[in-house]
Amino acid sequence: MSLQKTSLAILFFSTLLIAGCAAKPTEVKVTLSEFTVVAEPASAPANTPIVFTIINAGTEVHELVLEPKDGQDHPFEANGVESEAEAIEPGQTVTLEWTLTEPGQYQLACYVEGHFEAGMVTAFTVTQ
Ligand SMILES: [Cu+2]
Repeated sequence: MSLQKTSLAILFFSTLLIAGCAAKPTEVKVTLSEFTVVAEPASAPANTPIVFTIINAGTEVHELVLEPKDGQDHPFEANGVESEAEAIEPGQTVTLEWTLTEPGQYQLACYVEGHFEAGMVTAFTVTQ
């Protein structure tokens, strides 16, 4: 195969790969309880929709805020919607879909009074 044909083949398969990734959301399961936040997996690629399935496995009302690391209750906002799910009742499961465009360190936290301080925060990494 000539160098030119090889380059074209690589370009073709790279385009397929990118198109395939963009279409498929990343599913993250988040479990809330007293007083932990567990995310599985705890990372997702940038520029791909992330669907957080949030389960309140505890006995108190919780919430979930997606924000930059050390954000202190500063969810993202896009088109009038914030990257948070509020007032999740015990036993309730809700979903939050969000796309993060910047690779880096984020966190998932609960800011019901006293919960963050009690340990309801976990790291979330966005990769290239
Ligand atoms: Cu909480």
